[in-house]
Amino acid sequence: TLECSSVKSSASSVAVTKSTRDSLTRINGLSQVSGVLGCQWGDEGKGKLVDILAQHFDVVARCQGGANAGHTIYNSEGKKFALHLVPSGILNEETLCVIGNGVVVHLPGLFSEIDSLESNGVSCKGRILVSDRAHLLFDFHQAVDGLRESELAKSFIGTTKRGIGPAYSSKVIRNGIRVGDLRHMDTFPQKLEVLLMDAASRFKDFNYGPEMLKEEVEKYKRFAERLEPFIADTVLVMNETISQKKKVLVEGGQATMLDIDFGTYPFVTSSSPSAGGICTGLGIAPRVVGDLIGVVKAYTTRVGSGPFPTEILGQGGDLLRFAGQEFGTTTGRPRRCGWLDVVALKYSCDINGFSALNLTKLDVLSDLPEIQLGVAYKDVDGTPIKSFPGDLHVLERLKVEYEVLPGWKTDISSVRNYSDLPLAARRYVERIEELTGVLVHYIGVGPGRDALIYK
Ligand code: 2SA
Ligand code: GDP
Ligand code: MG
Repeated sequence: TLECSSVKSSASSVAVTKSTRDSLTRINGLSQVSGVLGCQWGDEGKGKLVDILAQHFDVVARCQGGANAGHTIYNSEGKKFALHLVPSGILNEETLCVIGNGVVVHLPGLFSEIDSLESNGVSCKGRILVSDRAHLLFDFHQAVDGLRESELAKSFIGTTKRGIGPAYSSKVIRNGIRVGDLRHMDTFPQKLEVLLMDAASRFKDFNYGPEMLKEEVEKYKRFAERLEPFIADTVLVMNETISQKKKVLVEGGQATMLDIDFGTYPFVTSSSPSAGGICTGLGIAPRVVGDLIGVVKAYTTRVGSGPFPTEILGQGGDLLRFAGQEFGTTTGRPRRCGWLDVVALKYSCDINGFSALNLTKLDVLSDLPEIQLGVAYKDVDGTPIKSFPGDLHVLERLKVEYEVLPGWKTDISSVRNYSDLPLAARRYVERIEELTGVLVHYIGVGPGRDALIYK
């Protein structure tokens, strides 16, 4: 095992109660390189856990996605921050934040996020590195995202319209422009024109003229200057950090069920939010990646179109949406709500090999007289379906079998010790552990930094 040189243990001066002992084990016990990934369709509360753990890690790195992500975190004074490209380690002054090669970077968005953090007293100077290998996401990618969605009409994906699919398309078709290309502004205009020409030839509603190209080039000349101090060979930085035995936390965006390979294709994002994305998106070896924590909401939400077997339509869904304040952090869209889907969760556990789970938003279920858990799928003819199916047709018509558990009907938002949770809440947690075979080590009972039970 790798030894860590910089485990910060500020809690050592605190009287060692059971809950501080549990928190020390759950934080300091994590491997040198650990990750926090979403188990469902996103918005499980990954940002909150990353922000809490960041105090004990030297580097927090994003490996995939872009400004489609919306990670909401609160500082110790309860001030709210919604992050999109900047990793959720930024509120912890000693943490270095890395935007890895697998991320697609919209520079206007990144700079406005940095400006907003700075104006709220969060210093970003020297604390953010952007990979020279990361691909740039331009405004035209966002326009194309919107045009593609309109073209799909009723079968639209429900993207965030942040240009994610089009930017990854440019990357994969091999005419993308990378952050490092900003160091060669002489060839930049010609590369950008190829991209714009491509878009214009594909979409009749997309036009550009020489003026637009010129303006965009001028804008990017200014961006190139401003970005220079942030640009780094992050593959080298990550590997040096690891060999110096410093601690690295990887922050996933979106989630496994939105993965380009494992999600409900085509209703997915265009990156790999599951475990594999860590190595390809940062340039670190699978061997060095240790603990992966799967973040799972105590119920399920999904924003955008696509299959959602345990969705609760109508009033029941509205109740959860308002109780959990389920509205997109990036777009403000209402999130679809439903029961926890254990079939999808087990599939996610298989793909990622989680060492533990963080069950979040358990407090949101407190008013319910009973809670359902989707535990199995059956095809229309009654045949059991063994695992989360890849076939959209099967997904759309399958029937979910539920287990009904009693609710606890008590406010749990100020509980900090697992043993102080009502029996019914503990039974719910333990049933999830039994069904998945993965232990729940962290339980969220509110949005704030302190609202976490270490189990
Ligand atoms: P895209 O924009 O191409 O990645 O969209 C493709 C699908 O991926 C979903 N997606 C997300 N789902 C949940 N949360 C995300 N981030 C924001 C948030 C979303 C928001 O934190 O709330 O504000 O609407 C996110 N990003 C992408 C998307 O809904 C599509 O289903
Ligand atoms: P992420 O994309 O996974 O980081 O999640 P988001 O930030 O998009 O959405 C999660 C929302 O739930 C945010 O508004 C969080 O502040 C909030 N949240 C996180 N954990 C908890 C929790 O345990 N209880 C409650 N009530 N809210 C939480
Ligand atoms: Mg989110």
